[in-house]
Order: sequence, then C-alpha cells, then structure tokens
Amino acid sequence: KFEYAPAPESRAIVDIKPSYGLFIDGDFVDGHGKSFKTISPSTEEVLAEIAEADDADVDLAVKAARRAYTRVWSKMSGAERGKYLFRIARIIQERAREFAVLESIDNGKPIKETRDVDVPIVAAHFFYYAGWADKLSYAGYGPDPQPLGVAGQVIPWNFPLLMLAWKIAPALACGNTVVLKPAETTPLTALLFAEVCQQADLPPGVVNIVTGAGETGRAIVSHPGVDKVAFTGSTDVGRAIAKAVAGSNKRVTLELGGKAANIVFDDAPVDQAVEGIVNGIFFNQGHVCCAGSRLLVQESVAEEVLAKLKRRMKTLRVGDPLDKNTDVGAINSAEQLAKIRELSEIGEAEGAERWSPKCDLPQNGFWFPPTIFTGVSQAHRIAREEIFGPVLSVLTFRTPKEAVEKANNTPFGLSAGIWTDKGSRILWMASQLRAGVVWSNTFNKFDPASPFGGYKESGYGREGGRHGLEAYLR
Ligand code: TXE
Repeated sequence: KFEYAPAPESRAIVDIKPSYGLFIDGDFVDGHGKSFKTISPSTEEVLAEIAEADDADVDLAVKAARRAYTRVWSKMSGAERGKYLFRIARIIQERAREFAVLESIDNGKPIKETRDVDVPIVAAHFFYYAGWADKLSYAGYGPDPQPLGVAGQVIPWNFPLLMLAWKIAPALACGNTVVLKPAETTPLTALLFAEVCQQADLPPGVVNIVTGAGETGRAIVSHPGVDKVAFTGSTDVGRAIAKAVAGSNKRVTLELGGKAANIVFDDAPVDQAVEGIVNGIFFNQGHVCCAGSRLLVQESVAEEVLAKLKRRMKTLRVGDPLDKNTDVGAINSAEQLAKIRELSEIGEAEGAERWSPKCDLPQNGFWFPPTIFTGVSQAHRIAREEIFGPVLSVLTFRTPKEAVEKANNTPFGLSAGIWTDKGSRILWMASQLRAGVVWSNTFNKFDPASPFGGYKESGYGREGGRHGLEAYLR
C-alpha cells in the first residue's frame, strides 16, 4: 500500500486569486459575459471564478490584436521580436516551479511531469522560436516572409501551457499577434502566462487571453478580423471549425485526435519496451493525442511482454498530483471520466478482458486506474475510438506486414512507436506507417525543433520546427 506524502508547501507557492478577468490589450479586464468555475480535478475544490468571454469581449480582443499588429508588432524587426521571446522564455524558467504547481493543481497531472516535461519544454519552445525570429528569410518562404496578421488560437486541457507555447511562440516569432482561448477546465496557467507577458513588457495587444467554453471558441474562429485559426482538440470540433471558416480567407491548422499503435517485435529489448508501453499510455493519464493506446505485440513474445507489463503496472502510484512520487494523476474532468468509464464498459461488453492492478483511489476527485484490455479485436470500439484515458488495448500480430496493416487500420494517423533491434525494419516500418510521428525504441519524446502533426482525421498542418513557421507566414 502506498503512503501519500502530500506537499502542502508546494500549494503555498502559487497565488490563486478568487476571480480572474480577461487579458485584453495588456490588461486584465472584466468580461461582459457570465463567469464559470475552474476546479481541481484531484480534490473537486473550486479554485477560482473565471470570466466567460462573449462576442463583444472577443471583438475587443481581436481589435486590440489588430492594432498591435499594424502599429507595432509587424513593424518591429525580427531581432527585436526575438528579444521579447527570449525574455518570456527566461521568465518562464524563473517561475517554473509556480507554473508546474499551478498546472498540476488545475489539470490534475503529476508534478513530476509538469516539473520535468511540460514546463521545461514550454521554455525550450520559446527559446527555439526566439532564435528563428531574425532568421525567417532562411525558412524557405522567400527573402522577406510576411506574417498573416491576427491568429485565433483555441487549445485543449491536456497540456494547457505546452499547447499555448506551441501556438503562441511561432505566431509571435513570425510577426503575428494572438487571441488565445485556453480550455474551460484549465485556464489558470494561461492567465499566469498573461502576467509573464506584462512582466516581459510585451507591447499591449500582442497576446490576448480570453477564457470561456465552446461558444467563446466559436466567436474567435468565426470573427472576420481573424486571419489564421489554429486549433488543437477533438476531431468533431476540428471538423466544425473547418466548416465555420470555409468560404473565408482564413488559414487553418488542426491538430486532432489519435489512436496510435505501439508495435513491439520479438527482437525488441523487452524491459525497455515495457517502459515505453507504460510511458506511451499512462503518461498524463493517457490524455495525450499521440498516446500509444493500442499495443501491437508480436505473438511469440506477447505472453512475456504482458506478464512484465502487469508487474510494472502494479508499481504505478496513482494519487495526489502534488506528490512527487505520483506516476498517474487525476482525470481532468467528470465528463472525461464518464467517457473513459463508458468506453471501458463497452470494451467488456464486446468481450475483451479487462485488468487493472489493485490500487486505492482517493475519495474525492476524478480517478481511473491504469487499465489494460486483452483479447481485443480490430472490430472492438476500444480498438478504434480515442479513449483519452489510462486504458490500453492489446492486440497481437505475426508478421511485420500484418503489424503495418493493423497499425494503419484506424481513421487517425498522429503517431506510432516501433520496438525492434533491426534498423532496417525501423526504416521500412516508418515508411509504411501513415502517422505524422514515428518513434523507434522510445515513445512520447518531444523537441521544439521537430515538427508534429497528423495524417487523416488527426488533422493537418505541422507545429514545431521550421515547418511550424509555415502556419504563420504568407
Ligand atoms: O474537446 P473539445 P473536449 C479529444 C479526446 C477527448 C475529446 C473531448 O478524445 O475525450 O476530444 O474533449 C473548444 N468552436 N481531445 O470536449 O471540445 C473548447 O472550449 C471553437 C483530443 O474537451 O474539442 C476547448 O478549448 N472552439 C485533443 C477546445 O475547443 C470550441 C485534446 C477543445 O475542446 C468549440 C482534447 C467550437 N465549436 C480533447 N467547441 C488532442 N488532439 O490532443 C469547443 N471548443
């Protein structure tokens, strides 16, 4: 049995205000609309009251972004813009602990992840695109590449701060200004980022943060003053956004769902592969668009891999996100928990076998134990639909060709993983897999220099790397 060691001192380093306004034109202002509550998914405690931006608020934000674009930001030299981005990156590093704790409280993910993964990659992203700001003529879009204008950006709740960085850093580096909406369950780190913009003396209106739910997102993407729409979220909403902007001149990039195959061959280093499987599906409670949610394991090693995987899963610690020993945190919302439960029940009803290690889940909050399903067939819904939780569907294969067919047999195509000792097989598999990212002998590795994006229903456009500039240049 695991003894919890909560870290009250961590909670004390963040200053959560009772209520937050909208960040428009460099200041926090009251919204015209209603407000909503953000809660901590690990305790269900109400954290703060958040303004819900209506059409009039979004209009103000877009106008502020337009003014900043025409008067200041697009006129500034790339080198000068780069200085602001470097400054933002350094402030994020200085305030890293605050960001990590706040993210863990508002999102539910373990502090180990926010501290070692989310926040460092966020800073790295700003550093990376700061470096591009004065080198855009090398990006491959002509000697004097032009920004697009005002970018409307809508992001999800699974990596609140990281998705903000993926959207804002390249947009600003290229000379665009931004109206960004964080997800309704995780607005707090975006609002802390707004403070960082003030601290960095970023010219007012270059970054505007408007909080709210789907209606606010809809107002942003359909606003005629928005030149570019960038969205990360569900495939259904991505489709609705593509329809909403059809017929306008807006450029669009969409990063949507996934159902990645993590493929283990019989010559793979088994212990390393088991770590990769665990990381692939239990990292961030499986709330990861590129999660390795389907394990494809070669029949001859399936028994060994499954036995080791179960043994490893028994060591996972589920609980308080602020405890630095926690491996699996809280499910982000009651709605997401209901979806995970429903699909898991469907998995059982369709005949797959469900297994979880014994673990004590806290009384309050939203929790789901690390779970695997064996005896899964391609026809099962748990093999086809994105569960977006700590639930792994296990399938087997005999030949590399069969592995490719099964891996590609999905409407999605965001990522895949290959575990094998053979370099030639890695290259062949990578050329056959219809997935934007293919990892070999590792999983869930991210680098700001590496482009990320999907095939098929996982969306279009690339974020990260030199390719990520393309989305923000004319
Ligand atoms: O996503 P939504 P939800 C998947 C995952 C999850 C499911 C539902 O399978 O279970 O989606 O999650 C804003 N116009 N992913 O409902 O609704 C919304 O306010 C404009 C995968 O939370 O897509 C939020 O800011 N914006 C994914 C953002 O869209 C709208 C990450 C995402 O919310 C809008 C999240 C509208 N009409 C969920 N409706 C990934 N690819 O990583 C909602 N929004």
